[in-house]
Formats: sequence, structure tokens, C-alpha cells
Amino acid sequence: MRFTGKRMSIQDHLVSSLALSLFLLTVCGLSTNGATIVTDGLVHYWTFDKDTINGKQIKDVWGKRNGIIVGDPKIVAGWVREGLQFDGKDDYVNITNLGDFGSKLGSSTFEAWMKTDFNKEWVTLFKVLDEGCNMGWAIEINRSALAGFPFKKNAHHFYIRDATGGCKAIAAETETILSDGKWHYVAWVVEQAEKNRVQIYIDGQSSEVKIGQEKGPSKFINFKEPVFVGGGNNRGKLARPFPGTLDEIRIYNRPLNAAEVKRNYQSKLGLRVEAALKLPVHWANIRRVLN
Ligand SMILES: [Ca+2]
Ligand SMILES: [Ca+2]
Repeated sequence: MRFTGKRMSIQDHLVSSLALSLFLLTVCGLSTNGATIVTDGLVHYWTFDKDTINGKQIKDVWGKRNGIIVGDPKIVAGWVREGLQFDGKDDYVNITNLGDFGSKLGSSTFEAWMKTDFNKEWVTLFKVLDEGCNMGWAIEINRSALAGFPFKKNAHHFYIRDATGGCKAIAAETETILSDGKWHYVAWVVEQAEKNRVQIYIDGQSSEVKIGQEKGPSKFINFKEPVFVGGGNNRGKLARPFPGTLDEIRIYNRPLNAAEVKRNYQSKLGLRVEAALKLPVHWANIRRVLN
């Protein structure tokens, strides 16, 4: 089919305008919302965005561990697009036992965005405890990591335990105001468990860490129990459900460094810009059709 010179020029103009718009969209997106998140070492990522939720199933957008929603958490505005609001009674997400991730726990990262104003008791952001005193991993809000792990307003307990069977754990705490009804980003970085090297980042900044236990856990195996988010899995039972909103849950099989944590903290894009960067491919197809 032959086009007239005039029609060709309108189409070329259309193509150029759209290309320019997409280019500006991508560039502006990058400059106003930071970059995409770090993907090196990323193993699982639940965005809690509404287009990743299908009934009770919640998609792992990076790995292959789709979560199961239990109870009736609400899909609400999150930090990046949508998040999930938990009632603090019976709502949580079961993100499975994470396959072989447990064996890599000794150098790992867990990240989440959280929002709650609840500070009357300690509650669990995420947790798994296997039978007895075996594998364990958790973040608990308004709980001390010091003797007896008591309720402590504005202190937060970060925990990792190995499969030796004797409660061989690192229990760390940081004192930061998290239960103030605002969004906060929390990252629990285990740099080298056997050497008790850990970092806690709050809102992108390395936080002062107080150590309750440092027993150099080193024998990591796969979790038997599933990990719960929005509450804790205490040896098969829901415990200390979280009243508040959670978003952008990510797990890495390596410790992120300070710059990488900052990049993730600043990102309002998640992985989405990668889709935008693939546009030139589609664009070539559109050009072919037009020509
Ligand atoms: Ca989200
Ligand atoms: Ca409920």
C-alpha cells in the first residue's frame, strides 16, 4: 500500500511526538522517583499492588513463591501503588517456606514499608519460628531484643536463629519511632551471621544496633514452616498480628550495602521502569506496521 506524502508526514509526526512523550515520561520518572530497585540477589518480591492479587493469591513478581492471603486484609494506597492493610486480628499473608532460601539466611536482606500508629503492645511485621528452637527469622515492632524480649515502646526487635536446635540466635534491637502513623522503610540486613555482623536500616539510614544475643548462628537450612507477613508464624500458629499497612516486601539472598539500601528506599518505581525501557522494542514494531 502506498501512502501519500501528506499522510506519511502526519504519521511520522505522530511517531515522533509519541516517542518524545515516552522518552520524557521515562526520564522524568527516573529523576523524580529515583531509580528502580536493586535486582542483584533479589529472590522474592511481593509488591501488594492490586494487579498482582488474584482472589487469595498474591504474586511473587520476581521469584516463584506466590503468597496466600489469609483473612481479609484491605487493598489500600501503599507506598508504591497499592499495599495491604491488616486488621491486627486474623489477617496475614503466608509467603511459603521460601524453598531453599532458609539455607542462605546467614547473609540476606529483608525489606518492607510499614505504617501503623499502634504502640500498646508488641506486634510482628514478619516472622517464622520452626519447631523447638530451630530456624527463626523476624522483625517485631515495639519489642526489645534484650533480656526476656519485653514490650518496649519505640524499640524494635530483629531476630535470626539457626538450625542447631539450641536457640543459637542473633537478637538485635534499634530504638526509632516507627508507630507514628507515617510510612517507614525497614531493612534487616544479615551481613555474616556466624560473625554476628548485622545492620538495621530505618528510612534508608543505618540505625544504631543494640545486641541482646550474639551466638554466631551458622547452620542454616530450609524453613519447614511458612513465613508469615503481617503477623508471626510461631511454630505453626499465628501470633501477634500486625495492625497497620505493609507494602513492597523484598527478600535478597545477600546483604545489601548502604548505597543499595538507600537506592531501594528512594525508589518509587519498584521494577516498573524496566517495562518502560522495553518500549523501544514495541516501538520498532509499531514503526514497521506504519511503514
Ligand atoms: Ca505496592
Ligand atoms: Ca480480618
